[in-house]
Amino acid sequence: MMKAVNPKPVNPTAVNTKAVNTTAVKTTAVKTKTVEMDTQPTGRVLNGEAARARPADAREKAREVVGLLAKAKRPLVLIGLGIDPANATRIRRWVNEWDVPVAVTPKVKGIVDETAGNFVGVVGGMAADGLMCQALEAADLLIGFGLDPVEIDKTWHAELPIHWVLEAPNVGGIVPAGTELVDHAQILDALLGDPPPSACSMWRAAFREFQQRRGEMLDGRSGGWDTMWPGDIVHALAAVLPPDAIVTTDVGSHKYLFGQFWPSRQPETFWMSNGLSGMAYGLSAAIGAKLARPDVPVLAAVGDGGFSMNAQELETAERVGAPFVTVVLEDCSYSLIKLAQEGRHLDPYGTDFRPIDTVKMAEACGVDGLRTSNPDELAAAARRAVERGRSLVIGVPVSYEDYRRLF
Ligand SMILES: Cc1ncc(C[n+]2csc(CCOP(=O)(O)OP(=O)(O)O)c2C)c(N)n1
Ligand SMILES: [Mg+2]
Repeated sequence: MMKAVNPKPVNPTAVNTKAVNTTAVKTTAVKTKTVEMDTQPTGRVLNGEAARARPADAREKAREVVGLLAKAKRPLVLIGLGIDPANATRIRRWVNEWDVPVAVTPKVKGIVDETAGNFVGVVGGMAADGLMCQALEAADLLIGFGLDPVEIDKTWHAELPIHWVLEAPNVGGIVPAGTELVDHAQILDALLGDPPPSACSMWRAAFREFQQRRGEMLDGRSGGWDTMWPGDIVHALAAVLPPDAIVTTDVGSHKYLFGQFWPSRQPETFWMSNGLSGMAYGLSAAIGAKLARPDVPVLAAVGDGGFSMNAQELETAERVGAPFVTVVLEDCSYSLIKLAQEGRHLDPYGTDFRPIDTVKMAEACGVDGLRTSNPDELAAAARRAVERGRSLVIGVPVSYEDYRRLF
């Protein structure tokens, strides 16, 4: 007998307004073109009808998924913010035990271990997005597990055939046409009760090239003078922060960098605002993260533009007892906007500013600061601050031009 599944509300902490990406830097292919996100994707069922979406029997749905996977040579599971973090253990067990290649959207970074061998990358508009779109097109089966287009600044989610496994309507009440809602815990339990299809030993190899190219993108040398290669910032900090550390980002090029390349290892450890929403989220989010989880280290990775908007909140952090490490990527510009202007062959307009002394701004709020372009010094300083449970602001000079090689 069919078991009724009540459409659950989407995780309220994850609900966001649609990304309005008018500044995308990337060049795009037909299936991956950037859209103004208030354009309604095709083939969607809107509110009201979503509420009437037929609930699926989890076992039946699991059999369907197994049947598709059994025939697939290059399956890719795409996890989005429509998954409840309470199901992290189940989904981790499933993708690991079956060795299914997996990609995530930025807001669920950490739902699976991004250092695992089956992790392909972050889809939805971060750095290396062209490469990620190629990986999507190379797949012969895409399973959208809680995937929600609200995070995606392109059109592939409407153009590529995706097998949707949703337990609740997407943000905005959207359910892709013909999709039944299914309880994620139940379907994952049903899947875990089955042995993996025999073809699973081949799956990972199908994405090795993309994984390798993604990894190589992060290795490089800065083209600027006395600036740190952005990839080295990620490498240095990832080496010293524990897996449960919470990372927040602001909005700008640095967010694309961390959104793609920060190796999140545990659920709910990566906090970013959606799309290109308000700058200056990173510091405030870090204060909130530290107050909510005083037991774990917190890192705010922000740009010099955003930092200058609300650096005074460092005083708040000190006052309320919320110490965290801030790394400020100093490129003396609103670099993402500058790159977007260049991408449209416009002369830079209003995007450069003079160096702002990050260290003095930190000190003015009673927080220690230092500036370095040496990755070892960056790592050692971050480790020391975490060990001491003290706030620290580290300014790292970067060259905005380096981002071109990452986007
Ligand atoms: C309050 C606000 N103003 C403007 C924007 C548009 N915007 C998006 S990214 C960005 C540049 C951010 O500069 P910075 O913080 O230095 O980061 P970078 O891109 O240089 O890494 C701007 C101006 C925004 N998102 N929010
Ligand atoms: Mg900047």
